Amino acid sequence: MMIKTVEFVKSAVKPSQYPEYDFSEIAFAGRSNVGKSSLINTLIQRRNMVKTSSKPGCTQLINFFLVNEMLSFVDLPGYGYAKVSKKIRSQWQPMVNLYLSQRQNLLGLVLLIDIRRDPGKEEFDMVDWLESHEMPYLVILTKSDKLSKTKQQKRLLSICSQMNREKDSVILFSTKTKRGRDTVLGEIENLIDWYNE
Ligand SMILES: Nc1nc2c(ncn2[C@@H]2O[C@H](COP(=O)(O)OP(=O)(O)O)[C@@H](O)[C@H]2O)c(=O)[nH]1
Ligand SMILES: [Mg+2]
Repeated sequence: MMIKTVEFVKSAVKPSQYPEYDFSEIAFAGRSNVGKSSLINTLIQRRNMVKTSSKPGCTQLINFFLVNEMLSFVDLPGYGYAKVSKKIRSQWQPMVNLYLSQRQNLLGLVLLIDIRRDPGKEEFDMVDWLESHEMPYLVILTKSDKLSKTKQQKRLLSICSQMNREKDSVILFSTKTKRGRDTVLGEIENLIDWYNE
């Protein structure tokens, strides 16, 4: 997929604020600081269209971006960062649950996991939700450049076995080396084609 244009559409906290368009939509989810905003920037080849932060837990809005005037990317707020206030943490679940359950044009979700972390309750809950709703999704291991080749393969196998997945179904990604960029874009394209068939 060639990315020609990208525009920030809006931020929302509740359904009445979501953009009203019905373009195919792909949402990106993961723990705070997993590299979600960086991954979206890498996909769309913009340095800082989606704000990245070394201070985790800042993004508590649902951000909508329109790609090629026909595909919507959604940066969901990150979960699970211990240092954000209880109030912010308690808002996360209903905000994301509402989005997932109400957004009619949501075609699929990209779930990001830091390659150095084991998947936790949030990831397993998310996968359960996706599978029970037959929502297609991709699993991506971020920050692969932080580990040696050998360690990357070890972590890949370990995470796959914990999640009971084939190793080919998980994509290694790095914003530093752009590894995985074309694969992720290709998979998103497949998802959209599959949906439109
Ligand atoms: N080395 C490395 N650092 C990354 C990568 N992706 C993100 N980061 C860094 O991780 C931090 C959090 O990234 P960000 O995209 O803001 O995470 P978000 O909270 O999930 O949106 C930033 O300091 C990024 O520069 C990656 O692939 N490799
Ligand atoms: Mg972010």
